[in-house]
Amino acid sequence: MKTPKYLVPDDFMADPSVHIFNGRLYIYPSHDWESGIPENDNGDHFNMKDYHVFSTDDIENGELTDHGVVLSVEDIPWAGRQLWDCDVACKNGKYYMYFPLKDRNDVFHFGVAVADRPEGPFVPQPDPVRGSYSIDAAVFEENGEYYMYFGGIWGGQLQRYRDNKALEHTFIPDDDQPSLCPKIVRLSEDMLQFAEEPRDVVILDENGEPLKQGDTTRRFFEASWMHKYNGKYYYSYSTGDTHFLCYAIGDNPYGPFTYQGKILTPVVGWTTHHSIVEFKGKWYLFHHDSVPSGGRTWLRSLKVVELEYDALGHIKTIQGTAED
Ligand code: FUB
Repeated sequence: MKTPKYLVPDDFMADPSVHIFNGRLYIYPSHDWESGIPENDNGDHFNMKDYHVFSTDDIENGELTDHGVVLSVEDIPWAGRQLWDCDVACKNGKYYMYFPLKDRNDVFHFGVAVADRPEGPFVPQPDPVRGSYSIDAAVFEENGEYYMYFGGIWGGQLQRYRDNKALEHTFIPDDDQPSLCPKIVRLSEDMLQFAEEPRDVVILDENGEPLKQGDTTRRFFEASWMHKYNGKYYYSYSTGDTHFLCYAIGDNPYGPFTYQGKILTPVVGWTTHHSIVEFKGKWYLFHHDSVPSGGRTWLRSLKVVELEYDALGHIKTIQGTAED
């Protein structure tokens, strides 16, 4: 599949988290809709209220099965608003969905919802994960341990925290200072809490120095993902206001990671978000853009395209849909 393909032409879906469970490919997207909330830097226009799950045995030529609504805002006891990018992990035959949601004070936390099958339905826990904040969960399993990457600035509220504590005033470093970092945390045995304090995911430049806040086409903004290729750990993310998907490579899940390059150049729409997965011997980049909605950035459409590496393990850059 060398040409990108839209996956759900009849609805607006974004932020795809993709996993292979029991040999089948499952997509866990955000569900965009026209809620009428005006666009602003706080992301209020991303006013999503439920999740669908999609699956297929054949991403190249097959149909996607839509498993329908698997979790809604009204089912979550602590809900305020805005169900943003979720992810799902499997442990001992149970499926755990990690979702960011604003509470009634408009503060993002993560909730966990549990299912017996990968396609749900997912039943939410009564309270958010203790000590959780910000957005964009991506869960990675290794040797029976589960790690969650998370964080996003601006509307994602990461700038409201330092050392995992809420600040009185938001903090974004000066341009010549190390950039705000995404976070990684190991999950508890029961998958319902953090097992440790979240730590910084440090992204280094070619000189071994942390990327600076002013390095806007390379520094982290939101949309973490982790995959492993040839024994190396590939941490990927969005640069947000400069609209690139980038990646960095490390030797273990915690990093540090060294910046490598761009995965996807900007797409139509403000946000760019992705997951990378191997299925039936090929690698794929799942992502979204706002071409079908005519550029309405809060109405995004799911896409997939094959992802390729060169002989040195570098990801070949894919061209997005935005004009230069
Ligand atoms: O979908 C809402 C937000 O937009 C996500 O959490 C971000 O990653 C961006 O895609």
